Amino acid sequence: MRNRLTTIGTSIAMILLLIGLSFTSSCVANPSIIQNSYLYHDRSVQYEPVYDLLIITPKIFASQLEPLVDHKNDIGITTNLITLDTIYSEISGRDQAEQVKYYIKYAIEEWGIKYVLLVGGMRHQGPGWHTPVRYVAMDDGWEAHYLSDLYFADIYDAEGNFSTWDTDNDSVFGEWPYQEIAQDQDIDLIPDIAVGRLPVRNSIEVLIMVQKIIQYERTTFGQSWFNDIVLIAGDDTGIETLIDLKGKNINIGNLGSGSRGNAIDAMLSCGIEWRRELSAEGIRAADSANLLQSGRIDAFFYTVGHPNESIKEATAGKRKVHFVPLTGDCIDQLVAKWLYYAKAYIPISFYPMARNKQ
Ligand SMILES: [Ca+2]
Ligand SMILES: [Ca+2]
Ligand SMILES: [Ca+2]
Repeated sequence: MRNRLTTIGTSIAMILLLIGLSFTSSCVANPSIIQNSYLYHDRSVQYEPVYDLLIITPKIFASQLEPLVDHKNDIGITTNLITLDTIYSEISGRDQAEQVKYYIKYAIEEWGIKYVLLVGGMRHQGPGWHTPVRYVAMDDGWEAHYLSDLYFADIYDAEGNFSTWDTDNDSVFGEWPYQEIAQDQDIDLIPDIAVGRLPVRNSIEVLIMVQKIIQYERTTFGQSWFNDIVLIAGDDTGIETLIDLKGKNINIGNLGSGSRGNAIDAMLSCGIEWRRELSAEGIRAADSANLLQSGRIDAFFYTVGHPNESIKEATAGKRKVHFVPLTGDCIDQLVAKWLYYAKAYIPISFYPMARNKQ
């Protein structure tokens, strides 16, 4: 799920928004969407952050979650675990799901939380859910209602008011009958916080998921097989930095690909008007080796795990090539702006034929 933008030397990486919530279910808020939220544009809101992450769980899973809380605190994500019975006793609402939502609002405003982890799916035995869910009554003619954890992330409407998703107060939420106008209005659908859910049915599943998350964050993340973006250029092109791409013929990857998206992010962050200032090819990144070797392109971007065969091929041909470091203030800004990019290094030993020595 994590995807990294990288270069030998330095680079950037894409990290799943919900740090370590690798089992997020229906709602993973996209950071670019969160930037449109009420919270984001209301710069007058200044919190003294007390917690980064709020974990909401039924009491029966609390002890299995303790190692996760400790781990998160260890790695610098301050975490608070709250059980549902506490929420139900402290906060009112029209039903339990709304109590949870009001608690999330409280935690945003009092503690400055950035992430919420809901723990609990359907009960293993017996009806219902361990942790509340919200069914949304948006009828598209096929399905009359469906589950949406976006309900727990879209805390505020566009005016900054608590968004009930039930403005006509009939306890039917997100109500939009088929071929009619919506009965519940003013739902901006823009998440104000990142929410994930571990849809666990029992304690054993909690244990397994907690172990997996900790292992992933302690040992797996950052290994070289993660996707890192690289920029590879012919030695004869004079391309030594991102800025040198101007006026050159660059394969940025096919439409809709991750490589292309990452390449465009990097170029835009560094002030390169790629549509105007260079000649961009839209060919699959994996097919770039031949294009580079035959001289049809000067350089290409590729987001992929390493070592990678087509990058080996691109670096091992007659035309001598090198990795262009994705570094500089503009890349630092990109990494600072988006949670899902991080810097990474690729061992040059993967590609001994490239010009780079480190
Ligand atoms: Ca309603
Ligand atoms: Ca109604
Ligand atoms: Ca919202």
